[in-house]
Amino acid sequence: MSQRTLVLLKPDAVRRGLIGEIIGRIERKADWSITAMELRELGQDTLEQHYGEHRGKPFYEPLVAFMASGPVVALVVEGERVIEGVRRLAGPTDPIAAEPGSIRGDFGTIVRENLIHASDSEESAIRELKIFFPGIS
Ligand code: RTP
Ligand code: MG
Repeated sequence: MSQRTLVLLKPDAVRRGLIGEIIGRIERKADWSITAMELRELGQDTLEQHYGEHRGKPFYEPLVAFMASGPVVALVVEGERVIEGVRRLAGPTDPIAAEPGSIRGDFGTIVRENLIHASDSEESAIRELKIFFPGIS
């Protein structure tokens, strides 16, 4: 089942020089391809749309501030079961709980600064791709 997913390399990944490392892991997966990619700063409107499900939670305001603290790299990745696959490459939200070998397990620090976002379902992917790449979805 070929799918599309939205991936964001968060500001910590860009600041720490981990763009190549993380994209390399995605690229090495056979049969997946990057079909769009952009370095950009995210405004409040975009972040409120993207993380709206978390509005009102204690971590929401610091999350939005962190995501606006520097540029991110936004990517569209296409391929076989790519939604589940990139979530597995990323590892669990909390880097301390993430296995070594996963992106968050290898490089993560605190739960907020966990390097990568990846859509968590087909519905999320459709919604998020419209926010970040309205021209292609
Ligand atoms: P994401 O949406 O960024 O791909 O991450 P996720 O699905 O693994 O985690 P989610 O529950 O959707 O949380 C979104 C992001 O909010 C930050 N967070 N901080 N307790 C906390 O301080 C806390 N919990 C979540 C993380 O940056 C998480 O990725
Ligand atoms: Mg999430």
